[in-house]
Amino acid sequence: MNELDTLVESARQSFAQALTPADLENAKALFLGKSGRLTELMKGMAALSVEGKKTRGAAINSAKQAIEAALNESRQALADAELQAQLKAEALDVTLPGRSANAGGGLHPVSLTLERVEQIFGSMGFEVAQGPEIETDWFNFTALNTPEDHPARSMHDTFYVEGGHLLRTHTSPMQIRHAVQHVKRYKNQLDAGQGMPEIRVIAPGRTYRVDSDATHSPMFHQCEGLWIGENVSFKDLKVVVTDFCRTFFESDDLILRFRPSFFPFTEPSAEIDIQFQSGPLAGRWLEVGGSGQVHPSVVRNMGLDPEHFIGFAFGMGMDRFTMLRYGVNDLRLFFDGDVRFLSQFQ
Ligand code: 2U9
Repeated sequence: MNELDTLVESARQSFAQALTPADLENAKALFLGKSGRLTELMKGMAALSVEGKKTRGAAINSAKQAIEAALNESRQALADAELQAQLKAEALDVTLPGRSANAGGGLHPVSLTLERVEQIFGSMGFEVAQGPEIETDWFNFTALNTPEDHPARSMHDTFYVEGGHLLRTHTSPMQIRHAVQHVKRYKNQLDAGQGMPEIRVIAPGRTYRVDSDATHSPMFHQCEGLWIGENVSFKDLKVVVTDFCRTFFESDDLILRFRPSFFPFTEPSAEIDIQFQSGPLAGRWLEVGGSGQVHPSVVRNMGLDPEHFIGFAFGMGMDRFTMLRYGVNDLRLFFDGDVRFLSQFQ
């Protein structure tokens, strides 16, 4: 290797060792600067012949070009390294889950239950009735065969509002309204003796009674159901309610008991008890609702002939269903609005 090749090689090594742009510029000065090695070599050419200057000059020039190329290469390498370091330092991990500003909203546990109940009965062909929470005496009591002197009608049990209206004490008035509409809609068909499609409806919603203690809230939630047709029996009631409860609680071995009872709007009537076969509540009978064959007077108040139309109704407490499903032991937790409780259902 001649002296110029050695010089180029040594410049290349110095440049490659530079860790910063300043190091590199210092190294450059050593080779290409005013008193650098290459300049020194050029000065040494003065003593050469014209021919000698030509060849030596060309050789030095090509060495200079090689050194400049090596310098540019190292500059580029340092710039690349700096960019990489910067990118690494400023890197954003876009795979990290975002931090939300607040916890976000969610449905109340009882609303989750109502949605679930509507979905299950929907799959059995039930419509969902809607109706007012402020009702008339007729739709809340009279149409449901509740006599004038019944204790439920007293101011001790029912919230009355101005104008003789009241806060509905159950969701039954929605079903009476629904049935009356249904019958009106098929009036011509019924008059022609052609019957009508069956009434199959549930009525979920808020209800109100003058009652407030550890197990009663003045506002609570019910879901009632009604199935009216020409050939509907108590057996159908048992099948529908059993199927519903087993689906709702996701428990195929849940057993039900229909215990004789009395309600003004059904005859015969029965309380509905359920019993889990496994889990923390196994082996105990739990009362979850009431049911019965719709009273002939109530069928008549829908505008139907009780000699031709028969059916069943049931009612269930949705707050209780929610407590049983989620293992909540105090009803008041649902109405306190404590986020520590409510956020557990999101
Ligand atoms: C119509 C006719 C009859 C609905 C019924 C019950 C029995 C019942 C309670 C269960 C728990 C209320 O929330 S609760 O305290 N309900 O015992 N409800 S039969 O009967 C009807 C409904 C509508 C037209």
